Amino acid sequence: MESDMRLLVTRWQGVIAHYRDFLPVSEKTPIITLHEGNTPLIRSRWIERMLDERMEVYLKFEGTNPTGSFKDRGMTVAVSKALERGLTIGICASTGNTSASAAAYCGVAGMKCAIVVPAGKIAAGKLSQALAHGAIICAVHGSFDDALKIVRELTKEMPVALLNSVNPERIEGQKTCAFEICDAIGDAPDFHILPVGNAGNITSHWKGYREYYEAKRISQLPVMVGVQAEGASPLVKGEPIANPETIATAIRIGNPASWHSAIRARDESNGTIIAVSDEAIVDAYRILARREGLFVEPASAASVAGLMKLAQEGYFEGKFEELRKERNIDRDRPIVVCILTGHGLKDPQTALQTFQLPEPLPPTVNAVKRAIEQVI
Ligand code: AN7
Repeated sequence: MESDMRLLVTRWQGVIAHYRDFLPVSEKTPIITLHEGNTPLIRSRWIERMLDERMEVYLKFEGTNPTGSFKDRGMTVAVSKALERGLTIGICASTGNTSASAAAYCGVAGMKCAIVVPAGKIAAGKLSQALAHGAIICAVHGSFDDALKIVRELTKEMPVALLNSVNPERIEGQKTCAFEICDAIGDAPDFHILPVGNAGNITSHWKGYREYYEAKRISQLPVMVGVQAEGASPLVKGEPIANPETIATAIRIGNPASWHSAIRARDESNGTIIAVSDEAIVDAYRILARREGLFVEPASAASVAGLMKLAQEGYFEGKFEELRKERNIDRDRPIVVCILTGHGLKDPQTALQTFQLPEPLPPTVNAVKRAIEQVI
């Protein structure tokens, strides 16, 4: 019994150990891992009901990764490779999650980590992580896009490891999310929906599906659906946005680095990239927390906001009919996966503002009773 338990505890050793054959590592690579990945794929009940059971909806909750977002998948590969090359400093620009993840993994590797972030625009949870993990924090008066420009210049002048998703090793690691979805479902879903900021993740997930398809692990490729916030939707508008604005600070990005590969993922998969309003993001944020028990950060709720919007427009029916004919699918409902990229605890301030904390009460039974009776 005891040894069985030990086996259970130690079986999952992170995405490199599990998907080694698909990743650019060798025996010489020192593996820096926090046992990231293996995140839950949860069947949604309430959202399916809201959509009149017209589709099967699964939520991939990436908030259970060690630093609370999907970034850990890419960071384990990028930092391991940086260490293999003998680099001692990692650097990244970030809207928050990349910096939290980079700081943690660099710490484990014994490397220094410098993060360049837009001042005043990073959610409290993410900034506290970077601080706690000992990153050198350079907050600049500017946007994420300014920060990324600075970091790219710096990497030309200093022997540092660039840990943004413009580093292809980040993309390699992040594609394991697509692998896990296929392994869980037994094939690729019909539709794969995710939020898009700097566009690294849509690039990596599409790459993951294509590689699994080529390896004959899956029989079909999904239709990729990217979701941006209306105030930060350069890929939808078709041009960079100088002053992006949205409640979803993680995707407050005006000029995505992986622009072309995001468009390629969209077009090759016959998919779409859409924009949703901040109100729609907050609605999805509330439903996920209240009904699915999943507290995600606002950027992550964008994928469900996108699902709701497209469902309302009848997008899935038409598209799925095409797929059924093309692929001889005998299921009558599409399988949809929404990626929930980061944990709600990352951004407690937005939660407190959105859901409004009530005033404290006198310490009496009656006062508490009255407060409860008011809402039932
Ligand atoms: C929760 O941390 O860009 O399209 O610097 O934190 O691959 O950029 C974060 C992005 C979605 C968008 N959801 O992914 C950063 C950063 C969450 C995020 C995205 C981010 P990409």
